[in-house]
Amino acid sequence: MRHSDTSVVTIERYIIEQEQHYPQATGDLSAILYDLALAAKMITNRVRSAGLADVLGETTGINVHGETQQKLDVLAHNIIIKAMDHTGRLCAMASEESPDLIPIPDGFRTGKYALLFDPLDGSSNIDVNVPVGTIFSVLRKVSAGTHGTMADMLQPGRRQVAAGYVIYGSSTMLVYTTGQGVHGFTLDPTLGEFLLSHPDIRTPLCGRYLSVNDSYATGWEEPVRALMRHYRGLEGGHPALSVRYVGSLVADFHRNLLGGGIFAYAGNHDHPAGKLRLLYEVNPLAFIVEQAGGSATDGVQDVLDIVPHALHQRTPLFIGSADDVALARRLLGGPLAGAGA
Ligand code: P6P
Repeated sequence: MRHSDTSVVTIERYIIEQEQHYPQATGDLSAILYDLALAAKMITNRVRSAGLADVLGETTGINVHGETQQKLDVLAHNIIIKAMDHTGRLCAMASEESPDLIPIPDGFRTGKYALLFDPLDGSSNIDVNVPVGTIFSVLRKVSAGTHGTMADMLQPGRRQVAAGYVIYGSSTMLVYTTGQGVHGFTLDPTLGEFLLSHPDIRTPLCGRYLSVNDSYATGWEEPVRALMRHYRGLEGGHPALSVRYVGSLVADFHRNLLGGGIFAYAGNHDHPAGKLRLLYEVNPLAFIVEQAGGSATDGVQDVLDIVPHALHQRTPLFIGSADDVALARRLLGGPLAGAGA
């Protein structure tokens, strides 16, 4: 169903409308998205008041109620676990905050989906009021038995059934895809509702922005340095891109998704395989950007085709506008693929 710009549509209603495209749907995936939207509202409240932690005397490690002060990303992790672990829709979870698979507690029903997430990416930016984000990925259970196993987590990103992120910025937005395009919802704090604000997001074929941390340039391979010279308009006739690097993945990705651009995090001396995690940072954003008309590569292949071997494995990442990513594939040696090749 298409909505006019003046439609007031809540995320719950939109999810139900999307579900109607799948007559065989049981509603489990829709329920997972509702529950994640609820968790996002709870995390928003904590992120918004984090700057007042000093004023509220909560930075001593023990807050005013005598509770141990938790780091915000651990708090976000716990909020998501508590919102999801008893619903009977998941077989297991995985989190950036947890070294191992997170099983569904005994006594709770299990379900047919696996949820992987980074509860609060970029949380070190909270103290300087830079936007941070939650990133999530949903896979269908593939293992036998009722409880999830690592096999359910270590699936290529192309098998995702849903992916999304929440950006806690000047406003809180939830952006997700279930393979039917990319849709953005802005939280109306007076209503406590996520309202459809960005239906069917498409990312421009050619970008405006380059997001990269140049401090690693000395550790880049020469083809990466050449690629950056192209993006900066110094070589190859590529128009010079404006450099915008917040240092918070969700913030950089979101701006580039809407305005067109390329986010690049190559392997370097500090992070030979890159810094970003494949399963719960890169794959969800790659699913989203492909659904919006862009693409994402590690330099050699589409990241969505990478067969994972470890829960927290990292990957180099070049993600965003299709033509800019195709240039990365061309210069870094990967066979051309995807739009804009
Ligand atoms: P660097 C934040 O710590 C993060 O994981 C991402 O949000 C961000 O894109 C990246 O690291 C920034 O890394 O090495 O440039 O500081």
